[in-house]
Amino acid sequence: MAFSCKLFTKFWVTTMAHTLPDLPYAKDALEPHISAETLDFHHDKHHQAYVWNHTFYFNCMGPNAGGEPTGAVADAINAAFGSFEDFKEKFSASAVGNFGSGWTWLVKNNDGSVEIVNTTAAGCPLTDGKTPVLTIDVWEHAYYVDKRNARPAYVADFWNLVNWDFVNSNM
Ligand code: MN3
Repeated sequence: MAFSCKLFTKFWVTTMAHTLPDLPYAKDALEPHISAETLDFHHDKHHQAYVWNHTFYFNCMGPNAGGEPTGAVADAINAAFGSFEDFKEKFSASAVGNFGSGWTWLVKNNDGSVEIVNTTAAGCPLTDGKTPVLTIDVWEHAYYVDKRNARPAYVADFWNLVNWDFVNSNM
């Protein structure tokens, strides 16, 4: 998919930003890693104002997902980080260390390379001209019901849920 950044931005803004789509799976589909109670709260009742980031986040996960990436994203990860294991370690450390409420992203730059960035509050890397590829919401509401304040446990479990097909489609 060779969306230019501008087109990509337009696509998301026009199709994703103004409505809150249904979850792409059943509310209990991510159990035992993320409970139906968490998704009920997070998707339906929490801050629908941040629709863009949340729609992207919910699509980054799926049932029967996780494992190792393939295709273009695997190549880009290996080029930037050496291996998937090294990427996982750096992304997890970035997510756990993202102070306060925010998001951790894998983004694609204009030259095709990928990097990890953190944003705070409702920040999105599109505003810096970077294309979102993968994200994790590290606001406490994303994990408090299931993990209490243990963000590292939530981040560790996230790898069981990553929908690499969706992630690849963002490359
Ligand atoms: Mn959230």
